[in-house]
Amino acid sequence: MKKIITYGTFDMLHIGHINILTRAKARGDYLIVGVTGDDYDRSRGKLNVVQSQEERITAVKELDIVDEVVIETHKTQKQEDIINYGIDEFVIGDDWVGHFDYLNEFTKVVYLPRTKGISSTKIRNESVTDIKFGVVNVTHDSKRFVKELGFVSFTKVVSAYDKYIGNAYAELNLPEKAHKFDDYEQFLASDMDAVYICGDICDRYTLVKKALLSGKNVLCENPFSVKKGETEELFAIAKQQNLLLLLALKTAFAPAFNKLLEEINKGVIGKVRDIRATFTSLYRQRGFGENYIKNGATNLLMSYPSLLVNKLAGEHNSLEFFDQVIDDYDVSNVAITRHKTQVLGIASVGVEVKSDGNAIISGTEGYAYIPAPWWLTRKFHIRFEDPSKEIKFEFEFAGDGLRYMISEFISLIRQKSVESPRLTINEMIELNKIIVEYNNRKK
Ligand code: C2G
Repeated sequence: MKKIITYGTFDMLHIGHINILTRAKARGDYLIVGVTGDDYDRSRGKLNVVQSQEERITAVKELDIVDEVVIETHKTQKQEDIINYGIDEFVIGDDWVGHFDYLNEFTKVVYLPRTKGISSTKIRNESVTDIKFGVVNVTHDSKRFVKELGFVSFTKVVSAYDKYIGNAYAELNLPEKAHKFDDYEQFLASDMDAVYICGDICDRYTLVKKALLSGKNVLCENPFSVKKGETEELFAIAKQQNLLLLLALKTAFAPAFNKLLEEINKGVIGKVRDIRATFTSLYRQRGFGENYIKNGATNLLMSYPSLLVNKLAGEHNSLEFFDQVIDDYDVSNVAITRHKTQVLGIASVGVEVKSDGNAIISGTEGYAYIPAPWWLTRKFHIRFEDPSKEIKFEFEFAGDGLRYMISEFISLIRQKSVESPRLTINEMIELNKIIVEYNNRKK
């Protein structure tokens, strides 16, 4: 039996795709199609894909000519699939001529002519409308957000709100047509699909609540609130309004971070036993104001290491803090959690102490090492007792990495989905509970 393999995103499946798949099948007896997963597409800079991985896979699976579908998740997968499936020919469109010659070492590589006059890009440009954003508060975060949004197709910022919008507005570098508001109600009454909220932590709960009540999807910096019950209330409102409320915790959407979780959940390092992750930032040196720094290391940073711990170990059954409070706020803190799954979590954060921001996940068979800055996950190593067995994973991570999160946010809005599998409502509530608990203990 002659086995053929081909790969692609297959967004908005069209006649060009069907032609290449038909010709590929005709070259053999069995056709395997590798559909590029959302994370891998994002990591290779494709931030314009409209359909979700699931929708694209379903469309390809429905074709009679396709015998099997695999999800392509990383760069070296093509050669792995070719070996594992015993592939006789690798077929791809001639827009890739030369690019896959290196696969000749494993199988025969064939480039077929593309169908002229049709492409996913053309269909998208003709049929997809922009998701319109409003930006709340002019801060370091919102400036970065606007910059990163520029890399995600079919999005635009149409308005900005700040109590003191005046001169600050220019710093956002918005398109000329965008509107500026210093009145939040008027801002919310303007035409937009979603708002991005940052600024003072103590204001966020009210800003998010009002945005949800006026029918806007919300992406908000972490944390939503440090008070008990408020986060739960916001999610209840989002549910009632059928809107998406997402925490802007960028790590959760980084392609390499999701690949790391996938590998560990597959059991490559055996059973996870302990997770150590450190995140420090000398905000003062980075030009942040005193009011921001006084929020303390826990409020500003703890959710990142907690995310890693929570993703791999689930909910905790005990939690202890080892904080260092100087001048009324925590300059550093270590949260140690024990989990039902027999995992120990050690999450360290600091705003006036610098440390190596790496993460190590120790298991019964080996460990995963993510070099600093682990929260901007680019690469990770899986290591074993026998050092020669080390496996390295490396992904692209462009800019500040917010583009992967924005891409997920808008694709959820398009699918009318109110929850991301990469950061679920329960996970966001659990992460917030740790912060709330610390703030309550401090009192
Ligand atoms: N194609 C074609 N004619 C078109 C459009 C696309 O023959 N008018 C082919 C492409 O050449 C490719 C396949 O259809 O072989 C899938 O195209 P895309 O969905 O655009 O995927 P692509 O980004 O090319 O992914 O690592 C490489 C990839 O996985 C290929």
